[in-house]
Amino acid sequence: MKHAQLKPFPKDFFWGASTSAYQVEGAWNKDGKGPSVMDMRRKYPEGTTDFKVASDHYHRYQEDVALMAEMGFKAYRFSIAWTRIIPNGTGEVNLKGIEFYSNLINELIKYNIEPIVTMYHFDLPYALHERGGWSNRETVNAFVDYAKVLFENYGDRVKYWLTINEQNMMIMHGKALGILDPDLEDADRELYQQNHHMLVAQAKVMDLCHQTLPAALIGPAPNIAYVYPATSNPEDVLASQNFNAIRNWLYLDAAVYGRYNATAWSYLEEKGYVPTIEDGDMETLKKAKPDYIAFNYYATKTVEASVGDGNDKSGTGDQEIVIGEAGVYKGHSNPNLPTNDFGWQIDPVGFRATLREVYDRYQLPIIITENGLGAIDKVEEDGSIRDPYRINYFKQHIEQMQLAITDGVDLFGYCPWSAVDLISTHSGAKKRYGFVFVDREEFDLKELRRIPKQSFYWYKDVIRSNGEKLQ
Ligand code: BGP
Repeated sequence: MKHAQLKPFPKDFFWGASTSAYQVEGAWNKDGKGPSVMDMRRKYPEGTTDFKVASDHYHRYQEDVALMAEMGFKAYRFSIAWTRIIPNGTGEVNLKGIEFYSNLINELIKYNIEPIVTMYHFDLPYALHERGGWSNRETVNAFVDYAKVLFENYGDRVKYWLTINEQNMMIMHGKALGILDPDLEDADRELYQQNHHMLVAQAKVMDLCHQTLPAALIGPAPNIAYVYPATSNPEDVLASQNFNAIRNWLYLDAAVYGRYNATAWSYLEEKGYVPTIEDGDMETLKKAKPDYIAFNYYATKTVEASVGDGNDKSGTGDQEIVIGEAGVYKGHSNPNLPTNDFGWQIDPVGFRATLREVYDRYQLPIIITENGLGAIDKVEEDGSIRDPYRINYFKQHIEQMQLAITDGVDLFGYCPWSAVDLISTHSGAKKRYGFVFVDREEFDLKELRRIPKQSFYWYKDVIRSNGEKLQ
């Protein structure tokens, strides 16, 4: 739809950015913190660092928050490391961990930056992993107990809560993201059992939040990417519906409507992945209602019809391993889209399409909790970092957000990835996303000095003009 006039961004729009604990904090075993599955990850791509020091935000959070304030952030989305709060996943609470996030939250409030807290961003306590992780139903109770501690300690200052970051990516890439034993074979049914437990845990925590903190708002935070059919061939369209259901709607239908998406369920039946559902689980899902939807968006996906044999696994999907599954869909590289240095496709218009689709399906306010460009930035001789490619990426996506708002989408915030440089989940320190450069290399920590990038100054203007000044 072409609009004669665009609606402005809402007056109190949450301009900000995001990070996650294991990627930014470092101090992985300091002040009583227990190990998480991300700390204990065994397999890194060659030449890629671990998360042990990361950007050392744990020791430099004040400097980082001051930089966010200088950009004019209205909100900051970060995650709390479960293992800082409860080092073994259950049991004893670590007061030093409570204190760290309390200080961070106070620092944000000092600058009128709204804290938006993700409770769990890939970093399951390793102690729970050793007891079966999300395969063990006890982990549901552990998550609820952990949530209680968070609500008790921060509920007086944190209004916006997010349950689980990218549950759908953990299920689709379980081994890479540490929720499954990397040596486990034929893990798919197990993954969907884990998925069910996470859905129940999320529902219980949303309910608990509403009971204990009536003024707070809580929602899920999946990675949503609209799935296009490769052509108008009806079989391709069916394949896109299949993948949309399995990748996107399974998670949001469960969170919002408390039911399994029908197409996704028939896939689970067909493949023999149906999880064990205990008495009362579906009532628990039904009872819990999110107040809003947060989602992470990087790019759309494209699929074609499955050939129905082993070839489906050789599809030319982009980075996110959209390779396909026999009888369901086959990954397809969209020829209309450019890719970044790391092979990720870029699709700002698809952002608008995804926003519209999510809003039409669920009719809940939306906040974007990730969106961004991973790139190899370099420091110029004069010490500056010029990243016009990142500015261009953000500009195009912000334009599409405004179009989506004009289309009627109730969008209340944009927290792209990432506030400062941090360690990429898949590609280590060399792949940077931040508005602020962190001067370290993969294995040379240097001084971890913070240097605002060109995009830092650009974003500051965007925020000051409430999204009007994008040049
Ligand atoms: C999302 C995760 C983030 C972050 C981002 C970029 O899926 O929620 O934690 O890592 O992707 O991915 P990468 O770091 O692999 O480039």
